[in-house]
Amino acid sequence: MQPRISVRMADDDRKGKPPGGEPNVAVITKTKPQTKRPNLYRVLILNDDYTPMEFVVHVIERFFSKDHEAATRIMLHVHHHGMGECGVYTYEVAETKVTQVMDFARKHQHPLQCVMEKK
Ligand code: TYC
Repeated sequence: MQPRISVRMADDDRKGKPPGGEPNVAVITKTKPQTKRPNLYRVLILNDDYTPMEFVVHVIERFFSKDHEAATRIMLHVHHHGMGECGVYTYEVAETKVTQVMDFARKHQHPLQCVMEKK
């Protein structure tokens, strides 16, 4: 985002006062926009030869709040292309999703892998 630049007189309060004293001095103030966009991270799942398709669909529905159709589309994309995006989040949310998916896959003894990547 572009910093905004405002120019004002340092001693505006002297306007209209009798001449003499210090000269007016122009001051350039750089004002940072106060809103900063957070860094965003893609959460990706990786293909493997063993994790059942229906398990992957269930994971995507459960942890990424997708309906069955969207989850199936993502799973098939991963199956055919090797990896795919399940969602985009701030750092801590993305990290939590990765941990949840990895823990759930391990609990069910599937080798499904989930990673995050800075956008
Ligand atoms: N390739 C798996 C199979 O044929 C299905 C699968 C899809 C696995 C997506 C992981 O992230 C994945 N059973």
